[in-house]
Amino acid sequence: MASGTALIYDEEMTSHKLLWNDPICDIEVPERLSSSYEQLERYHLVERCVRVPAREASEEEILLVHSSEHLEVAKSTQAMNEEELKSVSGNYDAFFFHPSTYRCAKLAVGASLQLVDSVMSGKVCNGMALVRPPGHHSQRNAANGFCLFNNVAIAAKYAKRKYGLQRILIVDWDVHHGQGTQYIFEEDPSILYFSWHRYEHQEFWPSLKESDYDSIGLGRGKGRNINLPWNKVGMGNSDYLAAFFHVLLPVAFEFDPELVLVSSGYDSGIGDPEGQMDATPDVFAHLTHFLMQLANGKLCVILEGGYHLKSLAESVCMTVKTLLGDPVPQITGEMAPCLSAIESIQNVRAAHKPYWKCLMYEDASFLQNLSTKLQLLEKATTNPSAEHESKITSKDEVVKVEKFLEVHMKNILFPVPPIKTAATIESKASAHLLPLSVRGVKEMDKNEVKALVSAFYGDLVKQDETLLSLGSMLAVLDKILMKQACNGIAESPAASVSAAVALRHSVRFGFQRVLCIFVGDMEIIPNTEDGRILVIHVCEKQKSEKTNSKHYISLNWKEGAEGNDFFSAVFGFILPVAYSYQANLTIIAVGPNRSLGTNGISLLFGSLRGLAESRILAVIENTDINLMPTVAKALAGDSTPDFGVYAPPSQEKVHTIKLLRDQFQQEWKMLQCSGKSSLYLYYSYTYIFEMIKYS
Ligand code: Q9C
Ligand code: ZN
Repeated sequence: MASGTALIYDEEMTSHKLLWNDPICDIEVPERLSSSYEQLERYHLVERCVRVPAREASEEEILLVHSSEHLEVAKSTQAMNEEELKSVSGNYDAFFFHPSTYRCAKLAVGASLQLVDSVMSGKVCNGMALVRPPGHHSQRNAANGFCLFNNVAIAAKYAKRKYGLQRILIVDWDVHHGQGTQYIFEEDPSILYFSWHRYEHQEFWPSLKESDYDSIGLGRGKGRNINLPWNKVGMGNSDYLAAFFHVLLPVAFEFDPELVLVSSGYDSGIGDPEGQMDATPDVFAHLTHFLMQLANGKLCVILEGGYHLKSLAESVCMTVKTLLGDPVPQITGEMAPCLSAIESIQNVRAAHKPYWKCLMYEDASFLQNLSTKLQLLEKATTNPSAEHESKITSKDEVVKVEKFLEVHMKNILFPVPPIKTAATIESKASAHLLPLSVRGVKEMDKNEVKALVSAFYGDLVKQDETLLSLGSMLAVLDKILMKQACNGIAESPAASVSAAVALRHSVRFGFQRVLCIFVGDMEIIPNTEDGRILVIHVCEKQKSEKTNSKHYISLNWKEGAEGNDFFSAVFGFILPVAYSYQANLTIIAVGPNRSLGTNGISLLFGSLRGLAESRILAVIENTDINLMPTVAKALAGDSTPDFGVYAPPSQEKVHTIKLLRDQFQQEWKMLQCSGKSSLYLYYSYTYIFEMIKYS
């Protein structure tokens, strides 16, 4: 299977620049590229990537998307003087030509195609292209919004043609709507286009009606164009993650793309003068990590916008670091999407309901109307964006964010532990099942184990076999707790005993929040009362009498026979709860009679690697040791996962998730994605109250 990360950068693309005064275009500077690249060098990321050269795209390749008229105009600008350049530029909304623009734009397209070739040929698994000019506003017959040729759209058409692909996902996390890309693929069912963008009820550029959530695609392309408009500035990490959990990821997994392209603008990051959003660079590590779970890891990230040089550079670095398979930093701060984000998410879910099984079976919210009324009320009573407007564009603000990022990056970046996966493999039957990335550690002494365990589960450790396996598990766990290993695997004759001991031991060690996902029969249910442990128990039917509580949740799930439908539970419930909880350590245990196949289990490991700085302890019942290679591979994270065939969830499954979400969304706020919560009840009271006040 393919491994490695391609990096494409050609200094020549910094020669395209603005030659005259234009306050609209002056943020699209050559330093965007060079300073991002320099930061990659500083983090020693460049030397870890496979360098791939850029090339010029051919005319034929550009014509895959653009008209020959457009190509000819672009070509003609090479020999123009400044006055002529200025005049042609004036024909477009927010674009500037330089004599080198045509050459740079051909390199930007060519670099994108080189990236597609590197990934599709298996030379690398994924990669990033740092390009200028950007592409997603560019249309068949027009330059627009700093974009001349639509790099990503051409890359998608090229991949379809050259590799016969039938399903490509384009994720546009730039803060602007890639209306160019939308127009190009509107009727094309083979391209799923997702874009979130600053919209403010059509106030924000490009101020188009068709950027709203109700533009869902045309003809055979219906359901394949997903717009998530942000109606307020200041959207942050939780809003972006909620958008992924509740809109993009379930639909993307149901779509099951063969290749993922990212229109990777970082103007959606903190400090950007255009976006005015609040998301920190680390969130891009998470977004990248999630997309790496699709299409067998085939992911091409292509630069679009991003105008705060430091924010841009740090976000680019987080993206590349994640593509390389490094552990993902922990997101800090309160994890709860804001009301405006929830409204947008609810609206786009409702608009796409007819086209996706994972959305179809949800009942329509009777509060849809209320939501609209609330928006109107809000518009009438407040002017939320005005207060930010002057603030962030000032020089002071740019410097302030620079300083914030200087400190923030030091806080979130951590040394990668020397061992990736720890296991006690000496003299174990399963040793031959584990790949080379797994390193052996010495077991803990029996008496030491006794002393440790007697404090909380004394009566359990009478049997020698249990004691021995606990010794192994604790040795592995200690490696993780001491940050010598990133993750680890232990086998056990009684997974629930091992998990319970591991949980208590981690808490005693000083961990504040430990998440345990237990799959299969669980003999011992750990005490979760102090809130330092959160258990999600995945089993076919709930066997214990223990009722659900904030920190003990039973998720009844049996994986479908036709394929892997567990993704809908992972994104719809497990990840939102896990991100809300902000665990410092994750324990995934597999006991007897598991109701998930190997696909579901690898997805679980793969997705939870995004949490707790990727610290995961895997505990596997020893009757199930043939699961070890799957788990070890998923933990390694640098080999591409293979989750098999996806099946959309059944109505019953969707209902199960919905019930759990309704039950827990007050406690675990990342679950919120629709109006049916007391949050809305609260707002409806406020609304009525306001109405009385104004009448
Ligand atoms: N009043 C990209 O981020 N702003 N393009 C125009 C007109 C143009 C952004 C404002 C912003 C273009 C790739
Ligand atoms: Zn942008």
